[in-house]
Amino acid sequence: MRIDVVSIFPEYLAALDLSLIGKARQDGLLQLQVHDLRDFTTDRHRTVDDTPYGGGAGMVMKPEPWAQALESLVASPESDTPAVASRVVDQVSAGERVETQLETPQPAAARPILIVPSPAGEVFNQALAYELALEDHLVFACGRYEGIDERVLEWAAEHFRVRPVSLGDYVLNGGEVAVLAMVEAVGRLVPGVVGNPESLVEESHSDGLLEYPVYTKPSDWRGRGIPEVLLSGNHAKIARHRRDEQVRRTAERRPDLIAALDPEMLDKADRATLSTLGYTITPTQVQPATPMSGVAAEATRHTP
Ligand code: 6GU
Repeated sequence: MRIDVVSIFPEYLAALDLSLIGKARQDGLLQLQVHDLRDFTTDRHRTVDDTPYGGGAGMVMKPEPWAQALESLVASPESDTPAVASRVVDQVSAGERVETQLETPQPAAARPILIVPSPAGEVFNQALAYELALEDHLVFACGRYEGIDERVLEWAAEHFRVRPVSLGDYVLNGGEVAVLAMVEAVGRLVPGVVGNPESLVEESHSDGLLEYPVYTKPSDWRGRGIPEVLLSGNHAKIARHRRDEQVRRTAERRPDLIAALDPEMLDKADRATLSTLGYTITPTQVQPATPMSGVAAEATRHTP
């Protein structure tokens, strides 16, 4: 998978050299490149922002550096990827810009995905991570200040499948931290990046439930033991215990996830656990028996 990140703080993305993602880059599983937006400016001061039309606080990112940066990332004429409709490639040769017009249209489905981190985007989740992990080419456009001139996103739709994406309902100063999170969440799902693919199966959100609690040695620690069944060697019983813990913990912490479960994914024991916890299971829905109050209602509110 190819991943390009454009940012005015490329150093922010240095963490992508580390750990699993860094190793995957070294191994060639991820072709990840970080680009400095200022390299696509043409003025002496390498300006990337300006005041907003209509007034108001803060600055807005200028459209032209973004267009230049993004154009440099769509398939180049030498590659075997079909070229993009009406693309203008600016080649810098011996210090001067040479304009080349390309005419071959690229079908929408073959365009790279352009992810624009924004608190105004769709909320990132494991389902979107799985979806993005199937792509050949992801481009991340890190905005700063009050955001990028809206026309860039409109224009970019001719070359990319544009997806504004948010990490959740809170505000960051820019897209870089969000990109670190998304690249890690997506990258680890690319085949070969995680050494033991089984660890991807039994983790939070892979089946719509949170992960079960885990324990390691010593079995007695500061007066605290571990669930006896984990020492039994009975694998079926252990699997059942863990599944029950997943259901219990999810109901406690994330009732919105329980409400989103497909009842067909629940076995007899799951149903028993949930009815003990006050849920009613219809053929199509898992409903809390009593109207949601407080935390539960709040957790559900932002779920479509
Ligand atoms: Cl993706 N970007 C910014 N700037 N703030 C955020 C976010 C993204 N997700 C949550 N808050």
